[in-house]
Amino acid sequence: MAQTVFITGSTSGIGEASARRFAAAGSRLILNGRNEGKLQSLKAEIEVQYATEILLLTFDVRDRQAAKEAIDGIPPQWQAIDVLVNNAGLVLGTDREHEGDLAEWDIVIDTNIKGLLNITRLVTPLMVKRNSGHIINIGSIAGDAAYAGGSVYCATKAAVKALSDGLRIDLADTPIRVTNIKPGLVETNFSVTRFHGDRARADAVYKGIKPLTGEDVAETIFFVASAPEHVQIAEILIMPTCQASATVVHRNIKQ
Ligand code: NDP
Ligand code: 8X3
Repeated sequence: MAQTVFITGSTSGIGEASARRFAAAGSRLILNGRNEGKLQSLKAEIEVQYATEILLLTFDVRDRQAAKEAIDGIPPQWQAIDVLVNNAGLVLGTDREHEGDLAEWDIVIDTNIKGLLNITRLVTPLMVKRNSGHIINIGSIAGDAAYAGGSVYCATKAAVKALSDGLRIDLADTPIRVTNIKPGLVETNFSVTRFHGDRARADAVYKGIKPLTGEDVAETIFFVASAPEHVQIAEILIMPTCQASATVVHRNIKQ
């Protein structure tokens, strides 16, 4: 698969694993993130390991102006973007809806919904112009059902489902595909961020279970991107085997 793949939030977890997975298949990468140092070292590492080239776009997906300048400035030879992985996202805290921190919720909503829209709005027209492309949004099992202390995050991921479905409808008269990947528990930096850097609390989320890894989800993203052009995988719900729903998880913990 020799394609150009644009991944947001590629400095950690699912985004970073996806960068490596597509590079291993010979794709060239446009990698977005906020941490210039991490992006530079990822680029150096991947370019040594795989026969590929990488363009870095350092900006916060919430910053509409920075996103526009970066994407408008993509050199012509990189503008034929085949796959967009809208991955950048986060959750902060586990507050109940009537008690939560409005400033934190602004960050979560602005990143997971408006940030994703910012990138979709800038990249999809390039695909429409070429009559080719695939937008892969990273939703979540959290978008299917709310859980305690997660309502705002769950709402953002329900929005990702609606935005994916709507975009698929709007692009139905084109060959452009839209996929919503909905992972369950994946052990990345996600819970460390949720618990404001408290690693012990983050580790407890995955205690007694074998969670998905970023690589597991990356493999699924790669799979949907590799389907024949007439095959549009609209959604995938992927969970670790110990998980049955957003709230039912079997743990092997000795008392
Ligand atoms: P990580 O925290 O490991 O990675 C998140 C990535 O998104 C980081 O590179 C982070 O960069 C980046 N990011 C966050 N905010 C922004 C922003 N405003 N602009 C640009 N980049 C940003 O978590 P995951 O890999 O697990 O998360 C990736 C996606 O998967 C998210 O959308 C998440 O909601 C979703 N997801 C995760 C699940 C899980 O259990 N882990 C399950 C279901 C879905 P930085 O380091 O700068 O913050
Ligand atoms: C992340 C999965 O269940 O921790 O989207 O919210 S969950």
